[in-house]
Amino acid sequence: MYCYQCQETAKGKGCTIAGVCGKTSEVAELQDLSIYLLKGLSLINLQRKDKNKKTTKIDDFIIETLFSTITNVNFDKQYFLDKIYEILKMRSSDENTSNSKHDAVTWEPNDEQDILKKAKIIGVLSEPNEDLRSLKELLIYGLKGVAAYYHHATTLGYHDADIPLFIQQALATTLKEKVTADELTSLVLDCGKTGVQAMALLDKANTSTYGHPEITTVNIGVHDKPGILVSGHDLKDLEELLKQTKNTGVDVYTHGEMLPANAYPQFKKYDHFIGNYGGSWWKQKEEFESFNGPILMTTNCLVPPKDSYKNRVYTTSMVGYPGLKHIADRSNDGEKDFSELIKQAKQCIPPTEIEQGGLTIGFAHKSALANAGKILDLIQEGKITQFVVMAGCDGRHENRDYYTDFAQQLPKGSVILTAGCAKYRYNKLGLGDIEGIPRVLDAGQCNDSYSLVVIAQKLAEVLGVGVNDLPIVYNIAWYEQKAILVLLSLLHLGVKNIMLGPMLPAFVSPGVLEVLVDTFGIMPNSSVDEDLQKLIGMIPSS
Ligand code: SF4
Ligand code: SF3
Repeated sequence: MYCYQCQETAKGKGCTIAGVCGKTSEVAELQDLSIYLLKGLSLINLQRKDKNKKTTKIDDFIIETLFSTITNVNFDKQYFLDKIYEILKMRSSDENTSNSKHDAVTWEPNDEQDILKKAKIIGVLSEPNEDLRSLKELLIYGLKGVAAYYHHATTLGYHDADIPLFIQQALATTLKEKVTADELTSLVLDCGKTGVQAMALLDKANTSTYGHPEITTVNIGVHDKPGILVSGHDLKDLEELLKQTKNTGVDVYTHGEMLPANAYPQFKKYDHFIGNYGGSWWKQKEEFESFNGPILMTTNCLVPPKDSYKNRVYTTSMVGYPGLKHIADRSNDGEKDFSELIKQAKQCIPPTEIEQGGLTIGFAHKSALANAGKILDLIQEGKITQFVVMAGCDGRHENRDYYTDFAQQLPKGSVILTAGCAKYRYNKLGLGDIEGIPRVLDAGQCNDSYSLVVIAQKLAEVLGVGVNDLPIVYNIAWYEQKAILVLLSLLHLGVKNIMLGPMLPAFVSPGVLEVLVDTFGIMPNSSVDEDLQKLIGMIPSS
């Protein structure tokens, strides 16, 4: 195996024996083979699109499979074997004849051993040129992010045919024999554009279905009934669970990236929706233990579970882990059936309290812009001196304390704009407010980084300046591939001088880094003192 798609990759280079995330080498290789075959399937499907044939089934399948290969989504060998068999079946159907002779289109295994053998040789290192490999992987990781956000939007009934089309064109291009670095670079930038499109679509899907997030103080303590904990990013799963748990005597809490759900009006109407339990994904080994009740993982990030609570963890959709119970997908227009979790919850004791108090969230674009007048006054009076975008992911590495220290040492006039699970490094520090405007404005999940862009664009418009002339600096934390997409989206929007940490991606080659630095001013983070100086010194005087 050779996997270097996330920030925690072994020795900052690549996982070669097993994943630091817990993925086995077999699963990593089967994920590589799934992606390889998806590229071939994309070639076939694009030809079908050219002939105006219906492609929805294959489009959805490609999206789902890409999503399942994101870090901490699926650890199950059988899941990927099944995906591979499904691809083979799809492309061998009479309708899917292709004139391509590429191995990714024509290769056929005799048995499972053949599959496992093939999976070992088509991985990332099969591209010998370091810069091409880097660009291809950067593109594929960005596409995985697009797939995840688009999948959430389609679950709520929102589609945009251009998004699966771009994904498949990009996947197919990586198979071209003489693909150039320029071609790949332009696709990487277009991936950022498609990322903005996907995030905008998801924002529309979420806000049209569940209302616009409202500024809300979320309870972080516990009540005295047994509960179900929901983690990941899928709001539809939460909605159905809230409906099915109503009047059952079972409470519902959010964990990790589900925290922002507490700000949506459609969820706030449920009395048994108690609040948020715990912190970000990597704390789940302790927090799932002390929660005492069933846990539903709707997307990443799943950490290999401990035996002590394994029988209480349920996966659904693309999430999978050998031995965990899986909640089946919706059939037609039906709902998922969460009765097994509810039954188990009734036999569990209530969650053990680990903290008390509240967290203020819900500063997505609508509520943030409702406060725009006040914010602009505070800027003009010099009371708000700058905004610092600290969006992205959290992770387990000790050096992530950097983000806590950075937030704490920011000048008192600075306001943090955040989205994604990176916020757990500083959202409970009590950083206070500036005349009623909290110093941490939480826009929501990682996909709600879109909200931050809307806010920035609106501020630029009102102040009559360009997006890079605003008193906004960027210190982004990454861990998995959705954060890579968020980064590409910011680049597409013309944002320059983004600081990225806690370290640069291992898959960015020196040649590609040079382009990122020269064209966009991307810079790695270093020490808190140095970075404060660099970023705050960079703010244009108004
Ligand atoms: Fe390693 Fe990250 Fe890949 Fe897991 S996802 S195998 S930790 S690089
Ligand atoms: Fe977090 Fe996994 Fe990336 Fe959605 S839940 S931001 S790490």
